[in-house]
Amino acid sequence: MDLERLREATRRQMPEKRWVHTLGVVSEAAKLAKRFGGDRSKAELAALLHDYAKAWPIERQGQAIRDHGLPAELLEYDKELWHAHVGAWAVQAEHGVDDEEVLDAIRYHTSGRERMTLLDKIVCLADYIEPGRDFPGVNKIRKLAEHNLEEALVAGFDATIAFLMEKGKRIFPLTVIARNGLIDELKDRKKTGSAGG
Ligand code: DGI
Ligand code: FE
Ligand code: FE
Repeated sequence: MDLERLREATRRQMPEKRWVHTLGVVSEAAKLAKRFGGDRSKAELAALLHDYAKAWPIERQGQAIRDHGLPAELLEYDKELWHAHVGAWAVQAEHGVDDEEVLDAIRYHTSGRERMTLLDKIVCLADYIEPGRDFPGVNKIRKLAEHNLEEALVAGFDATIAFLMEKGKRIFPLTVIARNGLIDELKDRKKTGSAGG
């Protein structure tokens, strides 16, 4: 896989503003990987590709979900969730990206999932706190991210869930499951007294 070609192909999928966001997520993911002992090159690759399909017309995203056997229940929830699964499919189909850990981190970067891997967490959190982000509570999440990956991520999901509630929107159940899983992890870690990330 030619990384430079992949970068240019990704850049071509999106307007400049989204590309700047993408570069912010790449640099943030690299920092988090270093801080929490993750694989830096996988984190950077997943971050580069995480919003690959974000700017695709929504009809194209819906068509990809229907045509390629992606989870049909996505169609019943906010369209903002679609690009994650569509992007994972697209980078595999169009560019031969075949690292399942990287594909999962792309696939679940918006919703989160049960038992998130270290790579899932890094990409999801980097997406929340990259330098260009500005939403209520982002600085608190940045602060938490200095020391605790899971606490920061819970705060991120809290902000998203609060936003969805404010807007009267439905919540994708996997997001609630992801948040519960992270809280369980934090609780278990306290019990066993291990430091963890
Ligand atoms: O693609 P980005 O804008 O960089 O960020 P993202 O992939 O995390 O998408 C976030 C958007 O998804 C945000 O506006 C909220 C929306 N969304 C809608 N329903 C849900 C949801 N996010 C989560 N985590 N869970 C949902 O149920
Ligand atoms: Fe996204
Ligand atoms: Fe993003």
